[in-house]
Amino acid sequence: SGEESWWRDAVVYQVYVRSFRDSDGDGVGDLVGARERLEHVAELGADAVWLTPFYPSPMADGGYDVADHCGVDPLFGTLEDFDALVERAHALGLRVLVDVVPNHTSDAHPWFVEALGAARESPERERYLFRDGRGEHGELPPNDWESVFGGPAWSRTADGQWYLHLFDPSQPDLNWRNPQVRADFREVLTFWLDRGVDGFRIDVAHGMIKRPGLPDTGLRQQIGMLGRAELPYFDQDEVHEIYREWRGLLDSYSGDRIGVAEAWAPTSERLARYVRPDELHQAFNFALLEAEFSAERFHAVVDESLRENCRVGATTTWVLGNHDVQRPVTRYGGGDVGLRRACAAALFSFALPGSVYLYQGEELGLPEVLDLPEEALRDPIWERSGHTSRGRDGCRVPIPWEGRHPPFGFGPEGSTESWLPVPEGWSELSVRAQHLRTESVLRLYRSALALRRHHPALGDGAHRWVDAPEAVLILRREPGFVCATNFRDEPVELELPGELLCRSDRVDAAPSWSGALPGETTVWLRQDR
Ligand code: TEU
Repeated sequence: SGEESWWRDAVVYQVYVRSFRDSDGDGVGDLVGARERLEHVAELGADAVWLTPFYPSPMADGGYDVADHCGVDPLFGTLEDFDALVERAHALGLRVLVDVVPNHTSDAHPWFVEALGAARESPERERYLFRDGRGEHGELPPNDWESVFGGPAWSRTADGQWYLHLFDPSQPDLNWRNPQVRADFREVLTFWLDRGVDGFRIDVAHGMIKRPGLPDTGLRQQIGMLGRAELPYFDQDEVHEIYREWRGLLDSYSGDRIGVAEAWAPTSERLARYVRPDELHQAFNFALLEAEFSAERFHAVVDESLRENCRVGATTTWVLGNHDVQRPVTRYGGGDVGLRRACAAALFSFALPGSVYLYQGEELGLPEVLDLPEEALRDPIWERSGHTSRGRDGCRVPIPWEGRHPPFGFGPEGSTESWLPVPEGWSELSVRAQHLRTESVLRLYRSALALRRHHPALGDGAHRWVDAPEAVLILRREPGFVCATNFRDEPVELELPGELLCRSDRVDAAPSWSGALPGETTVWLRQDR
């Protein structure tokens, strides 16, 4: 602790609390469960955990519909459980980031309940974005904005006014031009900082400020363009004022507390604005996650991400997955091929300058579960999309810990409950099974992250591309470290002198190197010259 800028090259492990570990047998992961399994995270070699929302919530959007920002939902435990988790994490050398959800609240939040019961233009309604509708009787939504989850971004209240919700109708958007809202959130942040958290992951950090007048977009399709198009409800310049204020608050605490933006911006340059020196420390860089598995794309993404972040003096982050997107193994083609590519991409990303965000289960090579029964689906996207999208539940399936039968030790001994069914075939993917095998994705991640932690060339710093055959990327980092990835599905003959440290296609006690770089594989080498 006390070490400056720990986050610049940190490995942060995302705990999706609901699916990590269930301590009481109700089929839902909880804070006690998370605390009991922090050793797994420490042993993996992470520097911090990010906990997804555990606040009181009707759980319409997995807890991103917050009804009380300063409490713990009984489903997940108590504030005492939270304190115990933080204490344990710190004892293990892990920092703790928590989610803060400032763009919207749950419709069950007392603020919104009061707003609904209050008069038009009352201070209670000014907390949110209430507007009169269009059309002769105000029967049409105030503008053409669409919800990220599908359908119009407006819902009508009993007295005829409409309220804005960029996500589910049960997630009304707050009015961040209202000083009261800003003051309320300062209190929320202060509450958790005082409880010892090391920072915040800021949900929809690009969404809080809407363009004055709430103008139409004029676009026919808005959802698919998330993050790419310029939209009047995302990435408005004034949103940065909020982060300047929050930075001041974070800096008033000792211990290098940080803010990480979940921001989707149209360009790398726009994204880098969130990490200017007087704003947030990090922003998720989703460029690698969105790139297909190709040398060209990966090369371009790295150069562009680093260029823009360097300009403002920040490091970047590397993200291959989270609780909102299809798991990398499946995204890269599924099966053995997908797994090979996911491991190659992971090792590639661990060798880059900056910090790494890992989503629970990536270290096990878990695939997306594509065949969840429809009655099991809980993501609001499933309903809101009119069943055209199955939503995000497939990457939220509980972690298999051990044993032969689902849910593989997700809950306490003897419990068979899990809020989403865990596939029968996951026995060999469990933490215990992979720990016991000499060859496993878990072992690969552990050894790679240990090397990353101890090798002076890795983490923060500079890199240089080395000339390479087509479809191969070779990256050099000083002192004496080389990372080579072959994106082709066939081996490539390659002159790479040096001592082999690690290879993504295999875990060996004494890794060997024959001169051909296997297809879809990353290797790490130590070179004295
Ligand atoms: O996500 C914000 C977001 O805009 C997307 O990740 C979106 O959920 C996805 O593209 C839909 O396909 C954050 C949270 O990570 C997500 O879980 C929440 O549902 C959302 O905010 C609302 O709070």
